Amino acid sequence: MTKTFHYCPVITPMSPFSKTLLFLLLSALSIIPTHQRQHPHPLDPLTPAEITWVQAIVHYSYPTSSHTITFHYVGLEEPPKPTVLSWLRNPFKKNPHRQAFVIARIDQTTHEIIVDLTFNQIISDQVHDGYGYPLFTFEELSAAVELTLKYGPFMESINKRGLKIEEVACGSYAAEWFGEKEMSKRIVRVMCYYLDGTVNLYMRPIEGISLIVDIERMMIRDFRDRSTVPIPKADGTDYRESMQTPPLGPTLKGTTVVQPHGPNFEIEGHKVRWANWDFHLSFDARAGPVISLASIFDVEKQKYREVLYKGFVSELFVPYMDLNKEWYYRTFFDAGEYGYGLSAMPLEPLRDCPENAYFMDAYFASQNGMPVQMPNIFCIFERYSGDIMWRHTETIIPGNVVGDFFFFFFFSAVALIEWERMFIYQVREVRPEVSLVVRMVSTVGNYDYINDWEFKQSGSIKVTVGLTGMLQVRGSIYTHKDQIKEEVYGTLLAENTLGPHHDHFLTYHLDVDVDGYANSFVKSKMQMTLVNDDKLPRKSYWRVVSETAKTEFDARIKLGLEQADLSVVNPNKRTRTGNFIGYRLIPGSITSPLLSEDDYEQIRAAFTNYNVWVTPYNKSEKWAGGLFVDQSRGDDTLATWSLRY
Ligand SMILES: *[C@@H]1O[C@H](CO)[C@@H](O)[C@H](O)[C@H]1NC(C)=O
Ligand SMILES: [Cu+2]
Repeated sequence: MTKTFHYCPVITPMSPFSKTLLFLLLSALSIIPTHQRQHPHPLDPLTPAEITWVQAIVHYSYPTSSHTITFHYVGLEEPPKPTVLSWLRNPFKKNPHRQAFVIARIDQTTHEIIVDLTFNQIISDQVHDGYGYPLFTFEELSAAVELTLKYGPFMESINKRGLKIEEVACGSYAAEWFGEKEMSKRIVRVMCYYLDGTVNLYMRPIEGISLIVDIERMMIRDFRDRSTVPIPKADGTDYRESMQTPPLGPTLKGTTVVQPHGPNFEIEGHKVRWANWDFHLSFDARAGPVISLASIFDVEKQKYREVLYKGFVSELFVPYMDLNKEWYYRTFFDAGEYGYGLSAMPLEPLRDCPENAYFMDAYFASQNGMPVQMPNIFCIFERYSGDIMWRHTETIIPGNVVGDFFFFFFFSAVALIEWERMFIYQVREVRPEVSLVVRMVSTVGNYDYINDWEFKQSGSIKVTVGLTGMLQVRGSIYTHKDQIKEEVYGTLLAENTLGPHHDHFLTYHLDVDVDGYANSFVKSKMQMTLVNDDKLPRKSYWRVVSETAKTEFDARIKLGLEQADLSVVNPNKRTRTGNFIGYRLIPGSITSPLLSEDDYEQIRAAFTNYNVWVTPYNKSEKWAGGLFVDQSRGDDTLATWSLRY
């Protein structure tokens, strides 16, 4: 569970320097590349130098000599959308100020700070006194584990089980909220696993222990050891190829991707141009990849047309269904608690991404506010996997000898000749499916989420998430299904190993701007219609009835209940024949929560109550589960925002 990152070679400013002095110092050392200093794209993520600079400015107001301060989020404070749009229309205009949004814990209170990097000062500093706490930092998550491994009663429990403490590995997990009235301190629960002969620690949970760590004061707040169930065996759990006996199967001959003339994309800083697409790719500690300003080139009009202002993963809800004392709380919010971007791992060339991939690094701020480099966090590549984008063969054009086709069946020797003749008269047109993929893999504990944004020449954007990695399993006394006479909340997967039922809900924030800013959301229902006309040969048909959502309330959709097409249209732009110009939202497999709406985790995850929500643009409504998710109480979610009108 260790993350290896390389600290980048930036200088550590020491407060209290004068702000101007510091700025000069940084520029003099040319840490900010010249082109970026002059013209960063307004949506570029903060550079390492900017992150360092943000830290210095915050420290200037809150010197560490008299304050305890930890940085929980440092990211770009995006200019408001109208500012970005007007900047786009007039690129000669001065760039908007670079600003950073900081969430810090200062003397045990949560601050939301906006730092202006042009004015070199804090321009807004608000104390958050509502519910919920910011993202955990790696430092506090690992400090809680260290504390646990040295805690006397815990060590005793390990001894009592006949285990070796040096083979124990632990992780820290959000404690969530289950209706407590009092405001809880910032805490985590620690769960431990046993290695001893495997690296697949998730398959060897040490059950029965509950341990709560106060991460503000870094002390154990509660410890219980209830029972012991056997730890599943290590045999056969190691996933490393070298440990597989027997091997996984025949080794395949290698596959390569060859692009003798080089890639078809151009990357300039964070701008990506490929085929007919143009977009901006940024990194956010919480969201991971952020796609902005995606537009598509219209060959007829000879200009780019807007499609997507912004898209990113807004929240990820993972509730487990196991109600045991050590399990019931596992209802994680992977983006808002741990950071979908923070949990990203370097991609391995030739395995995570093909040979023709381009890799991009990212930066985040550690707990002390210093930038940390995350190498190879995104890869961008052209995908051709032998699929067809579009095709047609035409056989009924006059002059074509379709009839000869039948010879094929009756006189195959003759037919071979006829078959060839047929091709001559056919019209056949095929276009291969080549697309552009932007990939990030986020490893949140046991799971690895493969997050892809795929841009297609047909004009569509496809988002996919592949779930891989390890299951989170529970140790159990059972070795065969027939022994089980109680509710075990899952499936017995192996001896002493239960796989508890759970879900993964990924919520995407998609700010769609089709052909401009003003868009409407249209639901087109396919409606069965009865015919009451004897002169017509049919009794029924279906037709399309379209409704434009008027309020946020109207636009809440549960997919699968009715046959409907969802689209975002620009009501001010029409095609030559008068149809609205729009984009369809095509769902993949449909799922919905099976928890009661008044259950605590579901109140906090009320954004999963519907599959689609539509809200007007509001710069501060980015996170479906709210800005402060750890121990949140559901008062700042997509569900509450949608009740406003
Ligand atoms: C924007 O969102 C915030 C947070 O939900 C809310 O307080 C504010 O009223 C919203 N603004 C508008 C104009 O709806
Ligand atoms: Cu899962």
